[in-house]
Amino acid sequence: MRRLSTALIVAAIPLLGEAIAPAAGGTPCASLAALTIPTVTIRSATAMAAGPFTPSASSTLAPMTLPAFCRVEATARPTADSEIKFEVWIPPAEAWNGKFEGVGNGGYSGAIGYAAMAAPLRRGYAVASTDTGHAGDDMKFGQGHPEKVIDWAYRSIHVMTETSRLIVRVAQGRFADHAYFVGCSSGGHQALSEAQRYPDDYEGIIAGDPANNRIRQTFAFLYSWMATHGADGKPIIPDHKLALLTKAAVEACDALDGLKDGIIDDPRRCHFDPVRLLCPAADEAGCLTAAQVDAAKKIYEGVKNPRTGEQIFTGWPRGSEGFGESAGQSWRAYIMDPPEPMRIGFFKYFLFHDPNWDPHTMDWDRDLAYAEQKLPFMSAVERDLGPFRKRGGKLLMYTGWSDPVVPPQDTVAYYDAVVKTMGGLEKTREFYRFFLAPGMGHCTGGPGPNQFDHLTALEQWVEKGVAPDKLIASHAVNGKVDRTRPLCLYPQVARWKGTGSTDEAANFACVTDAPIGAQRKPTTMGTR
Ligand SMILES: [Ca+2]
Repeated sequence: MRRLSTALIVAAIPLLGEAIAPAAGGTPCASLAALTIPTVTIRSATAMAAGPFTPSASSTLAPMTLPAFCRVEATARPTADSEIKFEVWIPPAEAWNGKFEGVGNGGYSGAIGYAAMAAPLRRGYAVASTDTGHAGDDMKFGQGHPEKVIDWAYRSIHVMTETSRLIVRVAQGRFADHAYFVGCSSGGHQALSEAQRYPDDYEGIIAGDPANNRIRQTFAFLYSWMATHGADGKPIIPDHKLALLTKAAVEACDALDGLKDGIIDDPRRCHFDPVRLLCPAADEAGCLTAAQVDAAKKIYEGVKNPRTGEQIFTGWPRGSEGFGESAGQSWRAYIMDPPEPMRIGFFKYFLFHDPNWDPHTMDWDRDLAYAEQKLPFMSAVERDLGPFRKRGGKLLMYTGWSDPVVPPQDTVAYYDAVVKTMGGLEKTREFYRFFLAPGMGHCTGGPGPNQFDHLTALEQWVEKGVAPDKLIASHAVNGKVDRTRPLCLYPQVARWKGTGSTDEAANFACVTDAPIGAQRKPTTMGTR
């Protein structure tokens, strides 16, 4: 019998028939069920043949076609109240690329990200995902369960990572050569949390549209709901007027970047005032009432402390109001449609322990201070990434300038703050690079190019030392690419060279733009 890490004790290894033989020094899939890792229960280890995969009989997930892999289902209980389910999918030795990837979650998750696991597995990765320690998106799981809130906030990803890397080691007979984490939205929050809290977990991390400033973002959701809903609880701005706002904002600001292409390159330069849409008389489909104008302005401006005027959290960018058909491509999903403020469960179940908490009782001074004192682990806003840099880690962050869920201005502010802390832009870029996608929504979609291979860029950086200067993104309609564009290394922006198609990335250069507030060049636009 081969030697094992002292952390592991493998019981009798049954000689089951395996479709695929393990590598020399590795362990057959079914035998992984006998691992006895402290505080972890391996529920099953099953050799899956190539073909259609459904996670369980009751799954509503559309079947996926996957290559052969070893499916390990496990539960970790780092505390007595923890119940962190996770899965590790391990390719057979001959298909393994020698690497490990952890994938992130969305929202308050409560589900293993099977769809997110498929792509890395097909690339040859051993891949892991967790349900973050509870089931479903309902935040009631945290009521009376402070350890489960911590599991959600940061611990589950770390426990999944540590354990999965060990399981992969036993299965393959060696540790993975490289470990990557890839996540967007809450997954972007998890990505930054890993870089900040557990710098040794991953060498390469991708943080997309990160919801890492979680506490203040949650206060902003609450404020935005209250600013845009009447006493009857109905949204003040109807769906079709969100699209009207985006159309008017794009008309006003599209040309500010020098190219009329339906995209506002940098919404910080756009000061479109919704009062321009004010109805001359009665409410009509093509204009806004005074109350609707006021509600839109409040979302653009963001939540401020009413007593001191301090900006608690940034507003949402112009261009994010309603740019697509689905609720997630507008302010609907997180602000307008919910019958009560989005993530109100944070206040009810995590913070005040009062299921009847009334948002009208909010004290923007004391309650915010209380939240940041009681639940600081809910956010991942540490600016000193020295430990991650020191271990040789590489962090690639991206976000969409039209994100209607996580305002990109906050992501920019975090990066700028890290730059300040880490000794300037050049020094920070050595290990942490940021790419903004104009006209991209939350993690994907939108009028701007929004599909790009960030993982290949990160692999090149980690494994070959080739740092990405730009990412080539494409935009597609019905699967057909109609536009490509470079996403430039922040703070550079893509500028059309003046010749050739404006729909081809090759005709754009990444340039450093004039500072915000400076006049770049004369424009024919009368107003913004
Ligand atoms: Ca434009």
